[in-house]
Amino acid sequence: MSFRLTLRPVALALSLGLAGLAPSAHALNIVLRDISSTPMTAEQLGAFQQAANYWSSKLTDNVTVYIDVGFNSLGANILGQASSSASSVSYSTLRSALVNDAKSATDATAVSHLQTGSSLSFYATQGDLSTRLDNDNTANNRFLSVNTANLKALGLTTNTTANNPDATIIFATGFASSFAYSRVNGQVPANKTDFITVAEHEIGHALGFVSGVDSIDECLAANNSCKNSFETQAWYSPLDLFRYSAAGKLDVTVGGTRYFSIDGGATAIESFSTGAYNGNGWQASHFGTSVITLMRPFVGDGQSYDATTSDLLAFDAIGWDVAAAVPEPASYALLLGGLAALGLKRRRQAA
Ligand SMILES: [Ca+2]
Ligand SMILES: [Ca+2]
Ligand SMILES: [Ca+2]
Repeated sequence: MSFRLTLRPVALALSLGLAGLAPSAHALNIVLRDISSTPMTAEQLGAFQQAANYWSSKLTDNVTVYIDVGFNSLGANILGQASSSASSVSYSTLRSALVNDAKSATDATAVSHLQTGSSLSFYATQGDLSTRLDNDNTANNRFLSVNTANLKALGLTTNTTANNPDATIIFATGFASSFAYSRVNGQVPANKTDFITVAEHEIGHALGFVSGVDSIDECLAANNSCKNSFETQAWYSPLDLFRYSAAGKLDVTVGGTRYFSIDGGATAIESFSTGAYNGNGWQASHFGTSVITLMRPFVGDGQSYDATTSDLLAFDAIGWDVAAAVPEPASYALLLGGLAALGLKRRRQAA
């Protein structure tokens, strides 16, 4: 059995402004609040905290993200629910924030391939499920839906607080016994789902690993009046700025073959899932299914893992500051070799 990792985004209107001060070098602080009807056990809360601590060890943005967590009774067969607050932001504002926040080589590549101007051009699914190149400068081209935690990573302010959190992650009490809440030598029993992996995944959604393609797909599946607002509001996310189907082809259509790319589609880093209803059967707010990544749409029993390089590249590109990786031994050798050569050159110059 595998644990299906789902996401239910909720958009909230929030005020938005530019933060005044440059962040200093610290770490992401995640504040968890237990909103279970019966308080979580110390073991359960500890596992949630371990997942939060994991992200704090990887992301160095000096911001605080508030997440309500817990176990409650949910509807039949619902394992868990995660939702994030989000705000509509103009593409111009978002692009400026991405440029100003760029620190890594990944960021430099990513921002240099962003479309210029104030209106995006992309391939999009229409209300009748057809596809067209949407470059008509309507609201869906000019505004994006950005998770409040992602806004914080970009130095943009929100009005979230401990009582008005950035996200809510709730699991079903009925499935509580199917989880293992601690890892032993990095592993969990073969018949248990690793709660820490699941919690890290859900926090990843809260931090901005989401796609507006799911909102379109779910609207089409429900066949309701939201189809009439595809052009008139923000639907797509910062992560959708890196969703391609070919070189130069930004593509937020439901279904097909889509991949994560930071160089305008020239290089595919990882495949994306493409929709629970009209796509590959999995929510588009995930990487694909064939490679183990933290943000793939499911975790199998007995499996334990954290973010991969692909996962971290995505968080880096959408505005997070990723802690520098510890160089591998071969890189150390290269670095030391480089320093030795530099020292030699200086001595020669001094001689
Ligand atoms: Ca449009
Ligand atoms: Ca970054
Ligand atoms: Ca940042």
